[in-house]
Amino acid sequence: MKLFNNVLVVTSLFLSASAFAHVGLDGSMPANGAMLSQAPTTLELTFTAPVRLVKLTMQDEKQQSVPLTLPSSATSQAAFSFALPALSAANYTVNWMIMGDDGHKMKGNMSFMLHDSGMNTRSAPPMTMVHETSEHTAHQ
Ligand SMILES: [Cu+2]
Repeated sequence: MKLFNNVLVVTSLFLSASAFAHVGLDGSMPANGAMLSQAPTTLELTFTAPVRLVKLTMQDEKQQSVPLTLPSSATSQAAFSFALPALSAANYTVNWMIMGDDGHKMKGNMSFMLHDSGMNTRSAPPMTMVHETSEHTAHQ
């Protein structure tokens, strides 16, 4: 019974934490976990509200970086689009850090796999999102 109570406490903490996580990734192209047999030429990220993109990196599983150019504008926007260089078959992870209009930062990642046709289709790791609590002092 004690264990069961602990599980309930952990669950409700998790639920309230996500309720305060105002902004997140709404969708992307390629989609998180996508298995592609043709290299994408653009990366699109759409967030649930306008945000400033503070940091964006993209690497393959050997930690080789794919260069991406951040928008120079300081205005918030919900959707971002980046031209991608020619990609080779690999498992790519996109790490983003955003700042919402309340000054609160969130970071997370998504990944997709580009494979030659006929390669095995090991699934990409699931998306994760981290609340930057150290930056989260402005509200609540
Ligand atoms: Cu917040």
